[in-house]
Amino acid sequence: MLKSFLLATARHPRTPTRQRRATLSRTATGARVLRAVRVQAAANVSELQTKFGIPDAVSFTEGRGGLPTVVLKHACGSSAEVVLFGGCVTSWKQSSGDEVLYIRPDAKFDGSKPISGGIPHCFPQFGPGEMQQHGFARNLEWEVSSTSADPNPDNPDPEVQLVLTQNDYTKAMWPHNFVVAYTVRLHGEELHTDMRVMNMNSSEAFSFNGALHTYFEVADINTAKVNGLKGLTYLDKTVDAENPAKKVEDRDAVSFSGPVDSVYLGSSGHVSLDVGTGAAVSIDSTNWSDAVVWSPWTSMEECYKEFCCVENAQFEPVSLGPGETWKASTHMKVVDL
Ligand code: TA6
Repeated sequence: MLKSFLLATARHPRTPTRQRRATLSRTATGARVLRAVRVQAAANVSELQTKFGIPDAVSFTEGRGGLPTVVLKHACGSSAEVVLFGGCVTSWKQSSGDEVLYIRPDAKFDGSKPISGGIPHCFPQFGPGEMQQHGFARNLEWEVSSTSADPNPDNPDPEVQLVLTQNDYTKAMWPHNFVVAYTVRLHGEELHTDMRVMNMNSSEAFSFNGALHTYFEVADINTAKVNGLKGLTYLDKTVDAENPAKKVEDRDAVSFSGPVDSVYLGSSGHVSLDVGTGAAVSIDSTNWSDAVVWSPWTSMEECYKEFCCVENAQFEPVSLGPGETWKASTHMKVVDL
């Protein structure tokens, strides 16, 4: 079953949540604004459910903070949640019910700032750079363009495709016409993502970089380890993010005993995170050229022991001519050690 209105929404960009709220607040009191936003979210969700819901596989709900959220459920018992604000995967659970991703305790689910946790997007800039740190994709509402529970009707893989395209807010920062199409799919207990960036300009090339800034829950940061990075050159951003030191990774496994903020260049497409519970998250990717490992350490005293970020990244800028598309994908699974 495939439900789609393809990229039609690309031609009707939505106003970012913050902007919509600003407009409303000019005409209403705070309470009315909140009510209006909630009513609109509820209407969106029921409309989305009618258009794109697939029984037992894909549903739409008002998630945390009332944010419209897509819930994917696989017959094996695994599940995933994707919040349209930021196109952010905020939950990926195994059939046991175990959560793999991490949401920081300071995360806001009110559209006032990007969601700090799950899999936020960094696009069209990884940062630091000219625009806000990780670009604008993580603080805009993405549109649903299709859902599916194909291709195998006996063992359907629930998936949703979201799209993001230019509007006045993005153009003020990055004067380009683009479409980002992002697919999130459960394949059994695995989480798969596909991302396509299309240059919709009529004559101008653009360049971008970015990442899937994935937060994983770990048993204790002191025992977590990242494998698959040995031999790679990396940029150590811990001292000066604007002028990172260039180093070569000589450890079989990267462990944590202080802040880590490293961009590994030319990753092999396979890394794994030993989460310290006897299990690891294995991450295979295609066309994400680089990998990032981040732990804020005690600068986030409240939560640093509970997570680390292992990110699929495209750190070197990609140049796309008009009509050209860049594609990258990830397959993540939990494995016993
Ligand atoms: O991806 C690593 C990094 O760019 C770090 O340099 C650090 O600034 C971090 O992201 C911030 O992440 P946040 O989710 O708080 O925006």
